[in-house]
Amino acid sequence: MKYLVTGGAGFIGSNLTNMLIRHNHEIIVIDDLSMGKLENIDDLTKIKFFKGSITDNYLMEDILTKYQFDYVFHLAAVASVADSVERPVETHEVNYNAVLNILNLIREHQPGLKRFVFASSAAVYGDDPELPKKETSPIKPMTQYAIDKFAAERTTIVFNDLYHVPTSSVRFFNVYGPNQNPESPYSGVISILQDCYNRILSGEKIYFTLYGDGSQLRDFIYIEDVLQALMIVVETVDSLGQVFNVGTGKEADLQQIIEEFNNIYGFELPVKYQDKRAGDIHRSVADISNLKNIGFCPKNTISEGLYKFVECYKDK
Ligand code: NAD
Ligand code: UD2
Repeated sequence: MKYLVTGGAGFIGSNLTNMLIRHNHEIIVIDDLSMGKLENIDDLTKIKFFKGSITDNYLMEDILTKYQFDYVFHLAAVASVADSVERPVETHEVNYNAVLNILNLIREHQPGLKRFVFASSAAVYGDDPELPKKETSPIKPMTQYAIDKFAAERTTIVFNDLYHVPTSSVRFFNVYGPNQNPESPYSGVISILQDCYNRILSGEKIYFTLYGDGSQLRDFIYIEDVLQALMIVVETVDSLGQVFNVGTGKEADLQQIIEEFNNIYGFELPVKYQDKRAGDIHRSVADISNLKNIGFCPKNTISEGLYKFVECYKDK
């Protein structure tokens, strides 16, 4: 099978690419390396890598006319909400305009495509109090990031319905696992936490900044379970033209995450409390009934996922 993975050097993209490499698929990755790293990819000799931007229409046309793909996973994006708040115009170029252009190129040049999967986000729900979030829950985007994710999702579905481009969208909740760049201030809290523990272990005198009181709840999903969800979505006919929450359906608060990490590492993390971040959502958890109906079953509890995550770091 031939796969195109946009954003394939990033966190979720590299884990997906590495899994596809292990299954001996033909893989083409495009990434501008703004957040991703080539080191995230296990074996560069097994893929074809294009360093460039998905906003480069000539490059995208070149790739989408030269190769015929079975599957396209569209993961490239300005992936941080806070970054999108700083750069709304650039975010829109990458997170919406490029998606429309790619879908249009696919419509013209990829007659044999089996599925295009768009990576959307739980951010589309905003802070609406309805919990757990169902795919039909109110949409209340609070940032350009969320607006573009929702708009691109709708465009993805419209291309399925109007032009018969086979598409699906997934709304990721809080994904964690190896290859998430902890150096960015916008990185996911679990990778920031793990980085803190490792730096303390190597002698640095640092502390973790906890915004709020640690009671904020999230649906944290381990990357392995996300990969399971992605493969089920692309292989199921019933998922055509649909949007799916990708989470575990379970929530954990930050105090619990820190306690789990303290147990794994065997020491207590120094924590400095600061005011909660502006716009921070208190609770976010997914209703995953729709994903379960097509065969999804998350395998990792938060304790198992965190343990595996720490073990992966030791192996690197
Ligand atoms: P990431 O930043 O690690 O990966 C995104 C990749 O896209 C990076 O490698 C980056 O270099 C690349 N990229 C950015 N702009 C590009 C451009 N113009 N052209 C080509 N490549 C570009 O983020 P991630 O966590 O792996 O997220 C993957 C996708 O999932 C994104 O679309 C993100 O919005 C979405 N998502 C992630 C989460 C999460 O918890 N990680 C939650 C919700 C949604
Ligand atoms: C996540 C996604 C975002 C979007 C959103 C959907 C990441 C990085 N962000 O935002 O893209 O999809 O979900 O709702 O995956 N925190 C600290 N200290 C830190 C960092 C974070 O206390 O150093 C707190 C933060 O204030 C928040 C919680 O940890 O209350 C989770 O933060 P996050 O940035 O990992 O994820 P979130 O849910 O804000």
